[in-house]
Amino acid sequence: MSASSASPAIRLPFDELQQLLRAIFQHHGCSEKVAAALACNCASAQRDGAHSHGVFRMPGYVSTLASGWVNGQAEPKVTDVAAGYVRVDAAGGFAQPALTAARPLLVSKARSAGIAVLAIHNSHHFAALWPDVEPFADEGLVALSVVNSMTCVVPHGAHKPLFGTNPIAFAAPCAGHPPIVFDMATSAMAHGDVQIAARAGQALPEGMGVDADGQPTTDPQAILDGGALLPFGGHKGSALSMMVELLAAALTGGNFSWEFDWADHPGAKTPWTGQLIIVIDPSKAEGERFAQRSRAMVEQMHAVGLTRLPGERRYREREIASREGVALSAEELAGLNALLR
Ligand code: NDP
Ligand code: PYC
Repeated sequence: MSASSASPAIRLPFDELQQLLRAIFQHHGCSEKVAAALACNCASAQRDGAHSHGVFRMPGYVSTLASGWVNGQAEPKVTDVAAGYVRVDAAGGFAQPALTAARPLLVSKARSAGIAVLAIHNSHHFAALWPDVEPFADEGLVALSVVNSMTCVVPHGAHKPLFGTNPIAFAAPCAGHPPIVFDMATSAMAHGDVQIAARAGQALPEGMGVDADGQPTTDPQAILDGGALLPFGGHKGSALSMMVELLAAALTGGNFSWEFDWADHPGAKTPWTGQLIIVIDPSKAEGERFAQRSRAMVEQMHAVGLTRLPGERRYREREIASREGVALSAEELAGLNALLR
């Protein structure tokens, strides 16, 4: 579900929104570096109309910081593990500054070995995943990332929730075209979109989740009040969600989605888990041809009638925002300003 940006009350220049968000993060105890990474991520999501992870998330960040659940001053520790392997301990802080700290080493390894892995653990991720992969494709690299979240998804064939909403994001360069990017929860819906629907009093389509008794429901509040989401696509989405748990948590040393307990931190919202990023340099095998092959594939998809590639809606929103500013409702802007008090 993407929230509409029709007739927005206010349009803010992207830089102004980023500065406002950075000030909020710093006001609530984040270091400059952490505030910059999170503000860039959250403002970019709002700019691209990725509303489930735009400014809607700011109160959750703030309540989490206030609860002491996350370290807003964390200094990530980067370890050069092997020719194609970088590990980073996010030190109980956010995953995005850990990625920022490890990125130069990761890219130089991907360019020399042809492929490199970044394993982030002891990290919190509360955001859209595409901002973590798209910049690699801007540099001609292919990137795949997975992150696990918090128990709220019933594995296919099971009776109780276990997995997180566990998104997978992918980015690849495409000649004469912005990168091809997709970013999708492996649950039938993102948890953020369930919250947005509940707030708006909107029923969900069938097949998204179950209530506290395990019965199918279209009521988002019933999912939030002790119910759970289902994986998308039955056993297939469930298998992908299981894979995300293995790659993002078991492989990195992070927590599985069910392994952390935030009960002693009222207000905590950010899953304390792990994240994996795999970066491939396609020039090692295909030289410049990979991006041209991408382009050829896109042309074939259009030739068979496709009108919307994943990522294209965001790019369209981004283009509008670059001309007109980032869309915010008056309530959203007032809510952000209130977080500075
Ligand atoms: P959507 O279902 O809205 O979109 C998934 C992907 O499909 C996007 O790449 C989207 O492109 C594309 N898409 C959507 N509709 C179409 C269409 N009709 N034709 C072609 N492509 C289409 O995303 P989700 O609700 O699954 O996830 C939303 C966000 O929530 C993601 O950014 C995800 O990373 C985030 N999330 C984060 C978690 C975390 O732990 N940090 C956990 C779960 C989710 P486009 O973007 O252009 O619309
Ligand atoms: O929307 O599912 C979600 C989510 C979980 C953690 C951050 N976003």
